[in-house]
Amino acid sequence: MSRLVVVSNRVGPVKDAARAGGLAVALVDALRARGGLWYGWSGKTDKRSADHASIEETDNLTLATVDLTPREYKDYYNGFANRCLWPLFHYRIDLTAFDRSYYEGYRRVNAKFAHVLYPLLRADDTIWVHDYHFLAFGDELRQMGATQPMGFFLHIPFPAREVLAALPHHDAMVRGLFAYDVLGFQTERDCERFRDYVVREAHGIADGDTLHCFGRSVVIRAFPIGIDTEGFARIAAEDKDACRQYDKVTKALAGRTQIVGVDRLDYTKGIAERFHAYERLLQEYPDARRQVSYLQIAATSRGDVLEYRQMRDELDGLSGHINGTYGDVDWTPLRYLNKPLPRRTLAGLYRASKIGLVTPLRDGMNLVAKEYVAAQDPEDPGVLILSRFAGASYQMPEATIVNPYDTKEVADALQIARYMSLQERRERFEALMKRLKVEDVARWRDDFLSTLAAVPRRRPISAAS
Ligand code: GDG
Repeated sequence: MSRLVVVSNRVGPVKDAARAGGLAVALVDALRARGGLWYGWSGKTDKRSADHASIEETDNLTLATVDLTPREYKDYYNGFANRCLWPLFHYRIDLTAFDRSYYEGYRRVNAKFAHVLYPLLRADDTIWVHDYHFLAFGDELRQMGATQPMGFFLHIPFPAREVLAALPHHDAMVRGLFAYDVLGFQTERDCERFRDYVVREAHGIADGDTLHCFGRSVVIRAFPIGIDTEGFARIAAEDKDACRQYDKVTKALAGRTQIVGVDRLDYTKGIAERFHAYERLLQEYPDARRQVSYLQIAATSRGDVLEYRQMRDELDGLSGHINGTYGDVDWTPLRYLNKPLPRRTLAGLYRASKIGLVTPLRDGMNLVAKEYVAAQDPEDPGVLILSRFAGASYQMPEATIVNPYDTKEVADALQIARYMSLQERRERFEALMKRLKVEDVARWRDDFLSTLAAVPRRRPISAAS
């Protein structure tokens, strides 16, 4: 079996992969099995520009990391990746900051990462590149002469053609993707949108799941990412910390129904709209007052990006308003936490919540939806309310699917969930769980890697030629 090289913006954790969750575990397993190399940003900045990677050998795998300069961090990471590609690919053109220096920084960092990796590669490596930070990386590596099989997986949605066209250099970005042999997306819808762009904007030709364009061919396919379903279910049911958390919360709830939301604090997750929907539940269904308690966990992320700070202020205001208006001396309607909690604690909290509220405005997949279901007690499972704009909704039709912009619809769904019969909850849970067990994170990884292994080896030409 050839060595696996994984390229992602952040590397690891390796030793504590179980604590970080499914994706890290799945990648570490595959890397260990093949004596692999995991390559990416160190998470650190240094004024001197790095021209080589720091190498760490650990448990039959190698970690190779590169520092960014403060300028690269500003232009590539905070700039083009997080203020341009992230909002645009999530349909937030209004939040997208188009700045030429961001784009140039992004190209420079993609080229730098390719130059540093190239000498570390072996002829028979298989290379798997992850996410929107590295759209141009494959092309840079091919231009240096790399001929190894190389696949790319996009964790976030691929946008509609008209939305992508708002990105200056969108054509160069898509052309660069043709340097890869396999392009993996979360859903069939993402594949359709990519195909639509290539055929109608770039005049490529679609032939089954192969696309021909720019003198190259690439296989495109959906690989819906999963979780370690059985492992997470076991933690929720058996782990000491998870059980302690479950008992503590259940006691404190004193018979109230807990609604839970768990997200990175990000505008794509629809947390403000969710707060409005919860307020609407309290307004329109007075019987819900004092009978429900909404726990929203939203650990701060990308706190040095302006739009994230503004959102945090907005949510602080909204939660204060809801508690000030509807709360009582002995009832807090909304508990809103800005800190991350250990994964095991989350598992216990999911299990103690009779309603899981997962309403992103746009999401590549959304793993919280899957974790919530996996954590439920099969004898008395809770109800998942899930946005139709999460990639997960295509695999989880037995959830209550809602439009997150329609606060009335979400409020009604909450009210229906409160009274859903045990039989209906069980039927929905069993159907969801059956699929989640089969379509788990190991299957995602294995499907991607076997698709990549089946693609005939490419000739050494660059996509840009
Ligand atoms: C991107 C795509 C796609 C959250 N808070 C805490 C915590 N979490 C964990 C959750 C879950 C993960 O973070 C979040 O995953 P999501 O899938 O929900 O969202 P993104 O971070 O935006 O991920 C997404 C994913 O990539 C994978 O392809 O599904 O669409 O946007 O596992 O449990 N974990 C801990 N404490 C917290 O407070 N320990």
